[in-house]
Amino acid sequence: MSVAGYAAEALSALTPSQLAFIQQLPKAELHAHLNGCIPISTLQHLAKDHLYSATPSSTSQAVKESLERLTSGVTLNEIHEFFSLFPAIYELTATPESLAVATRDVLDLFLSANPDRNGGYPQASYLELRSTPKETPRMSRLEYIETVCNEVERYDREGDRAAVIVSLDRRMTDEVAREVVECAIKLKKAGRRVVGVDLCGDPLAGDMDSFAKHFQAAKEAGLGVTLHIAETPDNPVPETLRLLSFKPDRLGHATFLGSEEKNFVHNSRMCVEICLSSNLLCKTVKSLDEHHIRHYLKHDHPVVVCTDDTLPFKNSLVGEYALLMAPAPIGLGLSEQEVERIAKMGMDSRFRSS
Ligand code: 6MZ
Repeated sequence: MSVAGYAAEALSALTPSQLAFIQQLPKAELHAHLNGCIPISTLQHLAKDHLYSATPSSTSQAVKESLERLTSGVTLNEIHEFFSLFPAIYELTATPESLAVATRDVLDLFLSANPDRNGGYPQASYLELRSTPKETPRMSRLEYIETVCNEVERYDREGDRAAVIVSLDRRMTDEVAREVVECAIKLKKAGRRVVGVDLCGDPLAGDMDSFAKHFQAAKEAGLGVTLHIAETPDNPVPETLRLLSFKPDRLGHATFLGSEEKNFVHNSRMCVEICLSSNLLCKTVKSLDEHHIRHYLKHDHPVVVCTDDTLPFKNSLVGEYALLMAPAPIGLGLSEQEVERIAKMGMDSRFRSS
């Protein structure tokens, strides 16, 4: 399979009426990383525009090479290679101006009902966009989140189509994690559009014990909590159990849960964020046949189908739904009724359901 071929292949395997069914279905995108979803044309524009560059000299060769890699399509041998894509992108979103442009274009990608795209329907009816606040020469972490919030609130004035999740990276120091959660709480208290916090980043990095108090503080402030969990076979069981003890509302991936962890997840009804193309392309799941979504569907457990990072994975939310519906082995071969039920579970799992 060529890179990002899964969603594209599934789309082309649908009948016109199946495609129309998916396009008009109300769908929630609850697991999309801002810097992983910037359209390549936006990055190319930002790379050209030195006005936006916080450190113009360093944007040159490394960024160029990284953009070329992303444009031609990344092939990953394993998930750990994935994280090296981001430093070059971060060079380009290091100022409030460039971050605002990137955020706007990502909102547009998911929410615009452009008549030339996706049959005139938006990819998603509702978006929770997540991002990890970075401190740069031009922005504090608080200013980073404010910039993203400003764009989300400007794009969705009614307040019922988009919200922000603030991500903590597993590599963050205790001090930075505390600062980030404090920023998220401060903005929520100020009535800004921050609805939750996330834990993401290289799945084997960091000491999860140190994060407990920060997620506890976020929960007490009324923020939703979602955690990337058991994304690789090397994630140790005690760590997974520790993360589950934070009592998250949703789980990202949850690919390698053992029976004890699965029981806990089933009993607490935590929604599992499923990213089919991402798992296949990062090679954490061999095939759709072996994908853990089957387990959750069989047990009638809440899931939401999401894209993760549309830039490297070259997918779309409609493409991920096509993977549910296309006949096996290209897709899961689910019926309209089953796909509609999955879409509804996603809408019901929003941190903000207005
Ligand atoms: C874990 C991931 C991820 O936050 O800078 N990220 N973390 N697993 C994944 N699955 C493949 N995909 C993306 O967006 C990019 C950052 O999101 C996290 C990584 O930390 C990445 O650097 P933001 O907007």
